[in-house]
Amino acid sequence: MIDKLKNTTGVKLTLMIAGILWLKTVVISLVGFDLSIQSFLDIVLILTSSVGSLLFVTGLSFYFGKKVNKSILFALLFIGTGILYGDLLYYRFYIDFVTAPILFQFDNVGGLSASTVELMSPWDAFLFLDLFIVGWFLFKMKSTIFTVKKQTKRKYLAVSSLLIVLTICLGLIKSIHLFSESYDREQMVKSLGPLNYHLYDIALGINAPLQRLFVTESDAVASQKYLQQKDSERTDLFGVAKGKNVVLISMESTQNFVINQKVNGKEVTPFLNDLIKDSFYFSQVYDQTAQGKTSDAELMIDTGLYPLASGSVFVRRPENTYYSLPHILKEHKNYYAAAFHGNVRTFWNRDVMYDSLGYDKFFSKKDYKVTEENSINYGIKDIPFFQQSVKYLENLPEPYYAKFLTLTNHFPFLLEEEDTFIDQAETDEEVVNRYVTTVRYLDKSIEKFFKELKEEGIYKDTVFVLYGDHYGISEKYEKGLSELLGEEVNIANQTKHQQIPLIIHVPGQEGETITTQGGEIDIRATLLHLLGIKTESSYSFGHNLFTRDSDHPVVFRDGSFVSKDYVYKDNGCYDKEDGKTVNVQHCEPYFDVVRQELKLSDNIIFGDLLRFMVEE
Ligand code: GP9
Ligand code: MN
Repeated sequence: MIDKLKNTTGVKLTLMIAGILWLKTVVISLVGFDLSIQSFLDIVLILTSSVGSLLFVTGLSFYFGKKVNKSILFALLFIGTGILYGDLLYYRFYIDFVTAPILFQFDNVGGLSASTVELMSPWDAFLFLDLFIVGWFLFKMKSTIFTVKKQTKRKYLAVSSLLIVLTICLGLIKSIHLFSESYDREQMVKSLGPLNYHLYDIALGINAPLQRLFVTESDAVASQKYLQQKDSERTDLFGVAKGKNVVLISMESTQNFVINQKVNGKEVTPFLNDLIKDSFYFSQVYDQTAQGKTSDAELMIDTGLYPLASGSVFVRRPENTYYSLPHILKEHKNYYAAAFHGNVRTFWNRDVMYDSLGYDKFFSKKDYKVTEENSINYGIKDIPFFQQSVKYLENLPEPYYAKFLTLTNHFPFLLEEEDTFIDQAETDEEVVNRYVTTVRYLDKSIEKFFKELKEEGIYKDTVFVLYGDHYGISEKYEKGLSELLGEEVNIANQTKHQQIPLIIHVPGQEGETITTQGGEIDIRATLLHLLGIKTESSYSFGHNLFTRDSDHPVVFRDGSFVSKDYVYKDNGCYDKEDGKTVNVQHCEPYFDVVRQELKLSDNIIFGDLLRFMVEE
């Protein structure tokens, strides 16, 4: 009788810990994460998905000695709670889930550290209260009563394993592509629960480096076939910028809504607003970056490949073979390629990746005179950055491709009084209010840069490509943005806010606004068209924006996309104009191509497939 009691006490205690963790998981999933609930099955999944694995993990405490190990149980509760809380804080900032690779590049993840306290809420304390109670309770109990019979242990683990299998089946019923679409993290977390999601994500991270070893040339041929299917229609603009130098400017965190936007009666980007009148201005180009932020935008522009779903390609695959813009330009017209950036050269692993991308020279922080007065936030301010760059630019061998990465307009958008050319906005969101001033500063820095290039006689032989690298106002501050723009928060507007400006300025060429829909991945093909370089065999997923089919979806890294009339996001289909939910059938015709493009691009990157296709 006493033995039986001991046996059940140990099991009950283990069940209790699993139960507490389950409750926390469910509460965080339902309240902390803004998971989109599309069907009753979603709720069932959220409630059940963690049960099996929580039982399994807590059951491991049976195997440390003869008795249930109190300290192991407490450690599991502590670690489980810590992971969930980490997830919650990360989600509050990024509206996304932590991935294993991002943990290795935390130095490059701007923003979170400075504002971690801001992300916390007093309510969070409830998540930790039980630790004290359970800790005290466990401490008081005598270990001798925790013995669990072998048979019971086996049953416990068998039941939990069965439940894990059932959960996975349920997840697969929800979506048969659950695992092949693991980039859709919301779907993963919804279907597997946050803790299982982490385990799967770690497994993916371990598997990724092995992929290179198991691919062969025939895998490369399959990708090649797909990439060469694209049309190569020519327009009258083919070659209008032939032989010109290329100056590419990455406008940090610049979203398209700032173009022609007034705040307190003043233009936020007066220079850009003027420039677009004499430029090709692409007004419907979407940010397609993921966790690699600026580096993801660079990747798309230089290689025409999609970023990875987790982590930055610059950090994860810097030694691959790439067929990048510097390589193409060198091959066709013997261009010299240089990158200019005021931050340290190791940020985003640029020092290594730029070699693979074919840059001849990288002017980084060490090449600039950086003082406390001329720096803010991540480093040298954009005005002195451009000013100091001109002398380097003048001395480059021509023709050249020069890439400039600006820095000042970066979260949390800090600016000194002397650099403030417009008053802050007046919304309830400080971040949005400040953003306007740093964008205005960026605009001024580009204006000065152009002026100087004109004075130095560099301007007229150059084609300029200016693009916003990614959002500045994340979803977390979306309300402030809607307040600024006087719009309601809905999917249609959120989608619009994902647009970044793309301006291609060819001196002497008449301006035109192009409303063709596209993404950052299309910038390269568009530029090559103007430079008169054929793009058929350039191994890229991009399309020339002058001829792009608007109904070819603009694919985002989480599997969402925008087609001509619809938006697919968080597993829901919406009308692009009014943001209203529509039957998912409208989005279904695009699913295959989206899945295929992401998969092929991942294969190329993880398998380093271009080494088979490109002659080095
Ligand atoms: C820093 C720059 C900005 O070098 O790339 O970082 P990000 O926008 O990627 O956070
Ligand atoms: Mn950036």
